[in-house]
Amino acid sequence: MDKIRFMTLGRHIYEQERKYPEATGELSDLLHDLSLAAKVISLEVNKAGLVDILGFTGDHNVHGENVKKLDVFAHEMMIKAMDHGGHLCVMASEEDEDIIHIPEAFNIGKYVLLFDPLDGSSNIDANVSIGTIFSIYRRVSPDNGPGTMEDCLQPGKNQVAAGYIIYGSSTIFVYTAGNGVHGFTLDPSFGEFILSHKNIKTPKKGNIYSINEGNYLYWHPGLKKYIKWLQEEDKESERPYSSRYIGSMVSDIHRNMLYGGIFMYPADSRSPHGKLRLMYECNPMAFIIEQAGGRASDGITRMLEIQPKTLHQKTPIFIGCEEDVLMVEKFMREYDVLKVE
Ligand code: AHM
Ligand code: MG
Repeated sequence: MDKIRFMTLGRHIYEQERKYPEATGELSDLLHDLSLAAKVISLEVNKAGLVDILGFTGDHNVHGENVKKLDVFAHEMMIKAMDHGGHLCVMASEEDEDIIHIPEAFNIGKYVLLFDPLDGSSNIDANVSIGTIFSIYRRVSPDNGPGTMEDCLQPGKNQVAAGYIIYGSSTIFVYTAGNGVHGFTLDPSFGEFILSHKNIKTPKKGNIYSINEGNYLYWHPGLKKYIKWLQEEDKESERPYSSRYIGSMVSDIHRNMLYGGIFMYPADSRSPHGKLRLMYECNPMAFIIEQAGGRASDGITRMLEIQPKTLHQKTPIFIGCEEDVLMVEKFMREYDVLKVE
């Protein structure tokens, strides 16, 4: 096994940036600010069992779902850490209905930040891994004023960087700036993210599938067929696959990316657009998985090609090893899966 050099996240970002003489260092500063937010959120998540922070706030987010205190904390922390660095023109969060304006003195930066502050939050009370997801674009509006909705509504293929932080058995920061996927584990003793997963590549084909099978009744017959096919015995194609579902997208996709597998949140007869959000969840994870050699789509269209219409739009998602996603797409075409009856 290759020995990994002792490398902090900060130094890695700096070294990546030095490969591009035209780089101004703004993206590096942005990623550095994000890592700071991640450390503070990680600390708070780790304290969740000790302080009286669990439970509902009584508020609902823009999707009408219950919001827990840690979601609110993570959302506010992200804004605090990011809104005065001078590199952003606008932000948007899964927890806020509208775009988030940057204070006037700092709002002419060239980047746009979209984030899900704490994904998988239904797992908080059970001490199960949750995560923060982020996505960075270059602004498209004139650079002498604040950012706009247009800056936020860009297709995923325009992302310049994306990443996630998992608060699990350890805290890990995974990012891509279009040059491979790199993972850094937080050393809690001295508070630094250290390179632990160099240039992550997902296998071409896996043997794990992740989907909420409780929704089986509502699936299209074609999807039912695909899942049953995964459960059949066939040595050559390593079937039956193992089923693994945490209910925390970041953790499910992270595990599958490392071990090999496919994660699915399809459309069904109750949720014709699926559950997960294109801008905060699906696009950043799709960018990362493609950089790791995998594939992501809505069953028909490559995720990163979808032109968003609204900030909080949902999409079905099939993401993971290339051959597995190709196979589910084949079942989709054959059985016209997206036409939910
Ligand atoms: P959240 O953004 O409210 O936390 O919801 C997103 C989460 C994903 O992390 C996970 O994959 C999915 O919801 C699980 O949904 P379900 O409980 O329907 O299986
Ligand atoms: Mg979420």
